Amino acid sequence: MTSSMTFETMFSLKGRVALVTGAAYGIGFAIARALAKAGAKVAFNCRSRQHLEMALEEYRKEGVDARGYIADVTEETQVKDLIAKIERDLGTIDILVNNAGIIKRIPMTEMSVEEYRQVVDIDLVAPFIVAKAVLPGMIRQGHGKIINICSMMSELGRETVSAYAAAKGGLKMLTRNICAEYGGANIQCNGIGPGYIATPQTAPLREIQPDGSRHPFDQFILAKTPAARWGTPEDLEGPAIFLASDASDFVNGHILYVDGGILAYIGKQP
Ligand code: NAP
Ligand code: GCO
Repeated sequence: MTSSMTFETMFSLKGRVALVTGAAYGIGFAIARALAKAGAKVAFNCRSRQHLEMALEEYRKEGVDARGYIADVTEETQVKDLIAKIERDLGTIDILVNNAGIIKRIPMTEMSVEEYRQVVDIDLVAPFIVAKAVLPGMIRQGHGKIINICSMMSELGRETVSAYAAAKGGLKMLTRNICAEYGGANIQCNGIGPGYIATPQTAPLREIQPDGSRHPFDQFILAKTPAARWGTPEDLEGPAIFLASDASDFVNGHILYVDGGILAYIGKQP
C-alpha cells in the first residue's frame, strides 16, 4: 500500500473507466458487474445486437449502468471506433479486461487452418489489438491496468484444444511483454487464469448424459479440482477487483490462477 492509499481506497475503483470485452454474459459479465460495484464506470462490447440488448437488461437488473457497444475485437477499425466512443461517453480507459474469447474442440487432424486461425484471432490477436488501442490513453494519464483472461490452457495441453491452448499460452507471454514494455509508465498488465468455470462456453462439458449421469468430463474435472466443484463467474470477481485496483500497483506480469487448486493437484485417485 503506497502512502497515498488508505485501506478504504486501495480496492476502490471510484472514478475509473473500465472496458471489459465480450461481457454480454459469462465471465466477462461477472467481472464488469464487480468492477461497477467497486465504483468503476463500465463499458462492454460483443458482436451480437441480441446479446447486447439482453446484457443491458441484465446489468440494469443488477443496478449497473453499463454502456454496451457492438464491436468485433478482431477488427482493428471497429476496436479503434469502440475506444473513441468510450472515451467520448465515459472518459479515458483506466482498466482494460481482455475477456472476449472462443474455443473450438476439434482434433488437430480434423481442424481446418481457418478454424485454427479464428480461435487465435479472437483469443490472442484481439487482446493485442485492444491493448494497443488503449495504451496511448493510459500512458498519457500516467496509469493503467490491463487484465488478460488466460486459462488452465496457458499452462496445460488437452486433447482437441490445440488452437485455444496455443492462443492462451501466447496470451500469458503477451501479458508479460506488456508488463516489460509499459511497467515504466505505471501500467500494470496481469492475467487471470480461471479454472473450469460454469458458463455457456463449458456447457457442453457438463451436459447430463441420456442415462442421467454426469458428463464424463464433468466427473473428470471434479476429480482434478481440490475444491471438488466447478468455478462460477462470481469466483473471479474479487481477483478482478484486486488486479484492477491500486492494491495491485506493484503486481505486474503475473498470471493469477483462480482454479480451485487444479494446477496444484495430481487428481483424486480413482
Ligand atoms: P462465453 O460464455 O462463450 O462468452 C464469450 C463472450 O465473448 C460473449 O460475450 C461473446 O459475445 C464474446 N465474444 C466472442 N467473440 C467475440 C469477438 N470476436 N468480439 C467481441 N466479443 C466476442 O465465454 P466465457 O466462458 O465467459 O469465457 C470468457 C473468457 O474466459 C474467454 O476468454 C475464455 O477463453 C476464458 N476462460 C473461460 C473459462 C471457462 O471455464 N468458462 C476458463 C478459463 C478461461 P458475442 O458472441 O455476442 O460476441
Ligand atoms: C476445455 C475448457 C477449458 C476452459 C478453460 C480452462 O474445453 O478444456 O473449455 O479450456 O474453458 O480454458 O481454464
